[in-house]
Amino acid sequence: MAITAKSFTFLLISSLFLVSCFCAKKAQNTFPIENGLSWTFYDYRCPKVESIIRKQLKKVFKNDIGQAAGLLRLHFHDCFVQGCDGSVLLDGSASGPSEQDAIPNLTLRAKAFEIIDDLRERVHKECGRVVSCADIVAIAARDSVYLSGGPEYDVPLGRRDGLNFATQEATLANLPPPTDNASAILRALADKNLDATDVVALSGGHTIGISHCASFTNRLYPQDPTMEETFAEDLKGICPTENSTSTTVLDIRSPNKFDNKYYVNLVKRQGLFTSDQDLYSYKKTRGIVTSFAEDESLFFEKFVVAMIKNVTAQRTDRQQRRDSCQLFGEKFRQQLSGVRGGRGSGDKVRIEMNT
Ligand code: HEM
Ligand SMILES: *[C@@H]1O[C@H](CO)[C@@H](O)[C@H](O)[C@H]1NC(C)=O
Ligand SMILES: *[C@@H]1O[C@H](CO)[C@@H](O)[C@H](O)[C@H]1NC(C)=O
Ligand SMILES: *[C@@H]1O[C@H](CO)[C@@H](O)[C@H](O)[C@H]1NC(C)=O
Ligand SMILES: CC(=O)N[C@H]1CO[C@H](CO)[C@@H](O)[C@@H]1O
Repeated sequence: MAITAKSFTFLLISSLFLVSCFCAKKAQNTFPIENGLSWTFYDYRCPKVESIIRKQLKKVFKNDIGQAAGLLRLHFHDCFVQGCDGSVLLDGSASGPSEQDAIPNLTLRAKAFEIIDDLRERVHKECGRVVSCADIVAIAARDSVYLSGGPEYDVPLGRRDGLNFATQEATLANLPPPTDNASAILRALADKNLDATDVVALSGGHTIGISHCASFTNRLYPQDPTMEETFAEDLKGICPTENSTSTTVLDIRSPNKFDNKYYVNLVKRQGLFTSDQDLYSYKKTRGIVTSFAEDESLFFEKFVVAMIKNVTAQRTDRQQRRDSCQLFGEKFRQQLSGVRGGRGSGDKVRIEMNT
């Protein structure tokens, strides 16, 4: 059928429209991103992935906004140890402790793992096993920030799930303790190509969530002179001994809201961890803390830049997407060797290889 001049013009105009809409969306995404990740990764494979996750998390947070903090921290732990590969989700095996078992992860919320697996089930029901657990964790972290009042941002996608969880050694080496001072934190994060602004901005993740006493009693017994006195007294009430098992909020001003109050706390010497408060004591980072305390939109802007930096990249070795985000490591490896050996995959555990 011949195309009339009229319909051709129509087509031309509508395609121009499409192109310009596309460009407008792309224009937000001028950040350089790591090899293999893409802004449009699931546009054809699973276009609803982000709306499924957003919708479900809205429900979850309506019940308990605290879960947002658990999910944000999960993403941070996943990414800092051997790249964002979903390995933080793997259950331990006889061969060694998993990331979950390594010390800093003792305080990850069990509920966060359940929420991820529930999201995975919903997403896979819609699209099949095309979406990785690591991407689900990354999207959930973004939604946790946004739905708690923080910035909205696009997440580059296409991470693949790792085969192995990290050893306890690797976990400890990659997640600095809260007792570290600012220069130690800066050094640790510089290894991941994060600069001082990134470090201060990412630490702003502590604007939501909770901590156990053990993470900061080093500053109470004996009392750290950089901690404001009434704040210290209140904390001693919550944690009467260094072995107390209670918890308290990370941001006393607005514990459940993703805002810049964390930095206001630091300026007023009411930061919880050494690794937080020292960002204000240390001259290289003090000015950055002050600027974020004064300007929330500046904090949001720098936080987003840091969140989608290199550190959130995938791993490049042989990967797969999991049928369950929380497989037992050993069972998982057996299953994989079954796949490699050409045996049919079992019902429960099927793995899609992406070589
Ligand atoms: C820079 C080094 C960091 C250190 C030393 C650190 C340390 C900690 C510690 C000790 C806790 C409390 C654990 C507990 O006792 O229950 C915690 C909680 C938390 N961290 Fe960090 N963190 C760091 C960076 C980050 C980053 C980059 C993010 C995210 C952008 C983040 C997000 C969180 C959140 C949301 C919580 C609360 C978790 C919950 O309520 O379940 N942290 N962090
Ligand atoms: C920071 O901690 C490191 C050890 O991790 C130490 O060598 C350094 O002296 C500390 N810096 C300050 C200013 O206390
Ligand atoms: C805390 O625990 C340590 C080791 O478990 C113990 O030696 C110490 O006496 C305890 N301190 C208090 C105040 O209970
Ligand atoms: C990402 O990090 C690796 C090392 O971890 C580094 O070699 C590479 O240049 C970084 N890429 C970008 C875009 O920063
Ligand atoms: C949230 C979570 O799974 N935490 C685990 C951390 O490690 C301990 C000890 O191995 C487990 O008991 C927890 O379940």
